[in-house]
Amino acid sequence: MLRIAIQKSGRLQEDSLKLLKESGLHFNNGKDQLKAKADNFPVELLFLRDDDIPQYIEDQVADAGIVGENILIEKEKKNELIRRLDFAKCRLSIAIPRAETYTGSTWLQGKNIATSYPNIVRKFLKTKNIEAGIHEISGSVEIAPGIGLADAICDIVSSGSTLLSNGLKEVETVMTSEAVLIASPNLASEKKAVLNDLLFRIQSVQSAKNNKYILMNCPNEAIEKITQMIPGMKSPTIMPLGRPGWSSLHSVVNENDFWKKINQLKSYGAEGILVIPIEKMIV
Ligand code: PRT
Ligand code: ZN
Repeated sequence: MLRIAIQKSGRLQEDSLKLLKESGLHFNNGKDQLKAKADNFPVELLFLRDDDIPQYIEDQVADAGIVGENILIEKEKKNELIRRLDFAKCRLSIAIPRAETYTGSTWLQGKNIATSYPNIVRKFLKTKNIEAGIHEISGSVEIAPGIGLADAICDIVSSGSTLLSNGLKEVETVMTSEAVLIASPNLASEKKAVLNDLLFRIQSVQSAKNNKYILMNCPNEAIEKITQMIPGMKSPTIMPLGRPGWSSLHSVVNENDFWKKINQLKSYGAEGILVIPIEKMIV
């Protein structure tokens, strides 16, 4: 049984559960419980505060977990990064009052920085050779300069609107972050096998999300050029249409490339292009 700690409530909770469900795990208990056992996979979920998850893993109360990379790095516990999960993307940035003129990182010399991430800030200042005070606070960091508690802050930024509404501007990106699957580096072999099985499923879900199934009608003389452009997993499937000289071509295309390729496909004479989501993709 692999015990996976996920956030009890907050920004990571919904997407963490969604990923596990899309990976085929089925949970009976509601999310208000402390624990939930999958009824079709040897996994038990523990619902915890995200800040506590690295310690629980180090103490081997949990075997694995899903946290923001910012928490993984800040906590400096015996945790291994297993996979980036492509959600809860954000950055940890330094921000200062908008009226200030930022002259580069030396601006921070001798200043006070309020943050919930003292370890990360300490390391950042060290790499820049800057001495500054670090004032650790656990919440509402963005109000610190306004109430005279600090000259600058280091906090999570996503859209930037929190900084804006507090009269601050972002001046340094300390790190970028996204949700990550982490695990104890000392898992017993049975637990490791379950983790690998889960990881395989997560990879299939992630590849499927990044790719689309694409179908189109094309003139036979365009088949070769289109095949080169969207080779798919091995090669496209090509079936003759009822109309002579035409074929139906099916392939897989990367989501990011899709819009770039669509105009070229049309210029090759492709018509009736359909793009369909893929649920799982085993490569
Ligand atoms: O209760 P618990 O301790 O479990 O949760 P929490 O309150 O500590 O964390 P939570 O749920 O707020 O965030 C969990 C994780 O989501 C973080 O550790 C980040 O990895 C990630 N994440 C992604 C964010 C954001 N985006 C985010 N925007 N975490 C926090 N914010 C906050 C930020 O602190 C700031 O107050 O949102 C505000 C900034 O957002 P913008 O859009 O105004 O820039
Ligand atoms: Zn937290």
